[in-house]
Amino acid sequence: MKACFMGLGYIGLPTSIIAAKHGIQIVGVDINAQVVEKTNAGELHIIEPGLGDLLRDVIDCGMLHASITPEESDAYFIVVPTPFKGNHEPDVSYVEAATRAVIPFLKSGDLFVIESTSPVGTTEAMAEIIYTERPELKDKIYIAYCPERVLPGNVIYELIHNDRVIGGINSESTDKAIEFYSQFVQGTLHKTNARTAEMCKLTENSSRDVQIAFANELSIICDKAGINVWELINLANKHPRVHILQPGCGVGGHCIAVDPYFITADFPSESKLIATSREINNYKSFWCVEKVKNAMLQFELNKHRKPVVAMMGLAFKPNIDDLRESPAKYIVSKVLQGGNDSDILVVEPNLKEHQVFKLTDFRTAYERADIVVFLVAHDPFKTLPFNKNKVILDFCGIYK
Ligand code: SAJ
Repeated sequence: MKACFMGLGYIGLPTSIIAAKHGIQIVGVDINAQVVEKTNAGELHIIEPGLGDLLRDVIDCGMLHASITPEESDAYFIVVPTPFKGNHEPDVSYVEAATRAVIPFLKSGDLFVIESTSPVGTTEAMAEIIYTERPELKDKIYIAYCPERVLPGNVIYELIHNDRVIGGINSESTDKAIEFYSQFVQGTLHKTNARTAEMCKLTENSSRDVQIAFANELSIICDKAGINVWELINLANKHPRVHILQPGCGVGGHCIAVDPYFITADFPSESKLIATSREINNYKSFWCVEKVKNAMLQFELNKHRKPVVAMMGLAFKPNIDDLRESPAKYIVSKVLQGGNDSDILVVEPNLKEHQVFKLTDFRTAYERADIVVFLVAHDPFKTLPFNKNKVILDFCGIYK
């Protein structure tokens, strides 16, 4: 069996490699010639532990090769980005372009699957495009949607062990897609229809965003109430059926902070809680900026000199080096823009350097700072002893 993966990014490349490792002949297609070249040379263009060796295996044994253009296959997977236009309007143009690119190669009996996070109804819309171009294929090919739910940094394990939701435009398509994924997925493959599978992905991430918004709102209330929010949540979670998540400096990454807009864009009057949760999580970052600026002003009033400030963390979540959509990065930029020529030290232990920020070692920054702002709960920060002579703004529960 041969499969064509359209898109060799954070999901397409690992999935292609795992499928190839399980004996499926793979052609991986990407519009970026450098990605194609690096992949064929056995070099990873993304960061994912353990994936490099697997890539070299499947390249060396000829089970995977990368190409700029699609090749005739038995199954086609659309794993390209679905970014947003300006006003949080989902942009499915990459999904449509990838679909149109494979249409000439489709033949009776083929499987066509979309994995990209998409607005509800996208799979049916792509089916319409296929049948308009190739009417003879109507009801002759299998079309389904199968979202991914892997956690960056643990992709290899999760691609094999996570349950997956498989939604066909009809039951034969669902079964055909299940047949494909059973070749390498050990998790349970759950059957549904395409619209439900599309909405399931959006639901998973939106539910997490709403839960985080609850924790962030609680942290703002507790700050005003003079309550330690970390202690409060820890106690509330002792209840057997309560599971409150952790407050942070905002919500980052290109998933949780993004996917809820797929729902609010299509259901604006019905998705009030989801929309408000996005606003709360975005507001939390703004709130953190104000807290830092106020602490700096307060320090100057008390000590009659500018403070040294350590901004601890730039990544979008703990113990990774990914800064995409990072609230911490936003906060650091806003504090630096304050331009009051205080000495602002920027810390990110998972990066050696950054093209915009001059980075300081986390211990040095902690020692030198008058004000320490913990933005991301990186493990090394938890080794720093609490120093009551410093002003500590702990937005991520380092000392919880
Ligand atoms: N965060 C908090 N408090 C928490 C948990 C997370 O503030 O209690 C913040 C993190 O700091 C980060 C953001 O939320 O800024 C997102 O973190 P995350 O832990 O949700 O990680 P992601 O975005 O890398 O992965 C999520 C996962 N989805 C769910 O857990 C429902 C992952 O399974 C998905 O595959 C991924 O989104 C995706 O690609 O959609």
